[in-house]
Amino acid sequence: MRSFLILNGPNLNLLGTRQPEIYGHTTLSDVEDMCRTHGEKIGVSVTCAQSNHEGALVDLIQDARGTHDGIILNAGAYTHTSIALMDAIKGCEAKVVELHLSNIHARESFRHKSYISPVAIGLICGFGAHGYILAMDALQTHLETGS
Ligand code: CA2
Repeated sequence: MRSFLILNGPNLNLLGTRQPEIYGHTTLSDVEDMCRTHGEKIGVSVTCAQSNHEGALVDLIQDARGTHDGIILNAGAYTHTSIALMDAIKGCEAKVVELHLSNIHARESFRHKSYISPVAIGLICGFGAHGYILAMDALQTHLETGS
């Protein structure tokens, strides 16, 4: 059975509690439950993790090597700043899908730059919590067919 890591970065533990006009009303716990349920449906084992700390996220990405086939990564604001996360993804065999709840390209210009995109197999943004399901399906198809 394939294994996916659903990895969320800084402040995403606050999902559903503030700024619902941007990030929606779904909590992180709801998102993680949705991903686990969808994993059962598509036959994928799902592990969920969240950290506000860049180094802890690097550790989790490093540890994914040999453990998880793929990572759905919402790196939060570190998306726009972190060469460390980019390097960790480069050194990790797991395929990474970059995920954002909001459409980062329709927001402030500082959110248009991503250090994750060049090392990800693809990017899903702007579909709120449903994006995690889209990302899981895309990752599964990519691992099955290479497309
Ligand atoms: O749209 C996304 O998923 C983001 O990764 C969210 C990040 C933001 O810095 C990225 O540019 C785009 C921010 C996450 C903050 O999440 C909060 C959720 C509720 C309340 C406050 C913050």
